[in-house]
Amino acid sequence: MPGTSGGRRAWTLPAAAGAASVAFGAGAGELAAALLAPPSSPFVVVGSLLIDVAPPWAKDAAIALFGTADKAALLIGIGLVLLAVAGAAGVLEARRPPWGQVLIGVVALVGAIAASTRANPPMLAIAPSAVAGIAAVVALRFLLLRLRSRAADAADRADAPDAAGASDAAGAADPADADAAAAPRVDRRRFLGWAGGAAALGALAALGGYALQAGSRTVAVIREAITLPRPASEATVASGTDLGIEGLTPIITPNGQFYRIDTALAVPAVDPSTWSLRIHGMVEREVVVTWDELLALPLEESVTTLACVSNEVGGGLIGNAVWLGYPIRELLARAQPAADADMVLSRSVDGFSASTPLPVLQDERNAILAVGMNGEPLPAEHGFPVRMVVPGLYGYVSATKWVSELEVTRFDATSAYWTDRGWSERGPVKLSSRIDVPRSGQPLDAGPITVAGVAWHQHVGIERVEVQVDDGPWREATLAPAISVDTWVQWRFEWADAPSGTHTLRVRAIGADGDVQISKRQGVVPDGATGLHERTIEVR
Ligand SMILES: Nc1nc2c(c(=O)[nH]1)N[C@H]1C(S)=C(S)[C@@H](COP(=O)(O)O)O[C@H]1N2
Ligand SMILES: [Mo]
Repeated sequence: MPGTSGGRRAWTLPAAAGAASVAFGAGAGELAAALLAPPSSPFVVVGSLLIDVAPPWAKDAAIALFGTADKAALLIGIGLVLLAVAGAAGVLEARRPPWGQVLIGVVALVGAIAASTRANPPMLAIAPSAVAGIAAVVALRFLLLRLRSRAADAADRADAPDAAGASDAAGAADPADADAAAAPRVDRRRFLGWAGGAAALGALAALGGYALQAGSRTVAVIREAITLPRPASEATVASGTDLGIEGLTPIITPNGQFYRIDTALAVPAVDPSTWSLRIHGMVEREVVVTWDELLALPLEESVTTLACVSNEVGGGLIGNAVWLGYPIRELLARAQPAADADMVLSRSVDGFSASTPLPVLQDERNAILAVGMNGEPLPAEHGFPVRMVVPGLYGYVSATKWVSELEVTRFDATSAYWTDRGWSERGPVKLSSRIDVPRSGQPLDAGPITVAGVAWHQHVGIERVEVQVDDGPWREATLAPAISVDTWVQWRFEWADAPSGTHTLRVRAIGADGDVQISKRQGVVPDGATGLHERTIEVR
């Protein structure tokens, strides 16, 4: 019969199972964060949430107690609380399954909520906490099973003469009973081996995650320390270009709101001091430019709208920024492309490539090697330290981020990343327009209603925007002044007397070249969507 030590063991081993399982899960969560959603490490997001919700006196007390180690103290504190909860989950699961698993689920849910309520959460923000929770539950069930089968084995051996009956009884026994009755005979050492192994695997996974992110952490520090040179020529954005209508996308898209599209699972970490761009292929002479050399050149500011070929009609995969960079045409002039070359294949450090027609990089437009975006170094996810920006072409054939190489070549000699996957080898941006306000579902009263949005035809310009209400005539909207032909332009239309009921608003743009926006609906493959954006609204 279990004595005092057996009674203690009845909960120490399940508690150890709980702690080891949660250590295993937490490690898996950290590794998942490094791979899938770097800013969403469960520990960091829960810590950040606590910092945000902690009352000022608690913060002051923490700083008074721990000084500059207050953040380390917080993380250690979270770890200790987690360990205590984990032990409780183990005991709970052994006695009252599945409540231990439920407790772990609740902890994972706290992580997921913390991750998704951070500013600019990444798409997979909740994934690390989900992975952590699932891994911990699987490990807990596995370890408790070990505990039970050890107990059963022990019971078996003890009752050898009636082996069959004993194993039946052990198999059917309530796990709590089996645990309590057989605890003294449990092979402690073997069980602790399994538990220790699980905890060690967790630690290894966490270390792996940390190592994976070490590069990007270093680069983030380097980026913070950079002061970009003053532009040799500045861009001006006249205030009238933004109509200042609530709900209308701002004329300049803040970096944090700029869409991000790329094939990079983990954002490439490129140290500018080791970065260089090599221009080679069908050229008179190879040119290599380093970061320091690039920054020493006269850099120009330009405003260019960047659009993704995957942008659906009315979609948000488009943004407008003030870029700081150096004209690619100047660097190509140094390299002297061969007369029969017609394409530049740009490559990034992560293997992505884009095919840009050579003449587009040689004409007078602002096709640049960009180092700055809206007054700061390129954010890591937008190509730090250097990317291409080319007015008039979709990103997939021009806007290579983390760019490292320009190969001067021919369209009939080679092809780019997305061309090999069924997209067109050339991708001029299609003339298009979008309604931003009123938003769908926005409560509207009969009477005057402001309709507003953006229109773009990069490197051509917008001549006119027209709005159609239901099946009425097309009526001209008012255009804000454009920054240039390379940027989108805002438009507004005052609908003087909207009657109550359900209405459809439709928009179309006319380019400076007289082209009218194509109304025939076409999907994004292979070279960009066509069709008119329309929005159904309810007027009361
Ligand atoms: N290295 C690299 N550069 C890339 C891509 C990529 O997958 N890898 N995607 C391109 C595509 S399809 C677009 S639309 C733009 C998007 O740039 P953004 O993420 O800065 O908005 O980057 C382009 N540059
Ligand atoms: Mo794209």
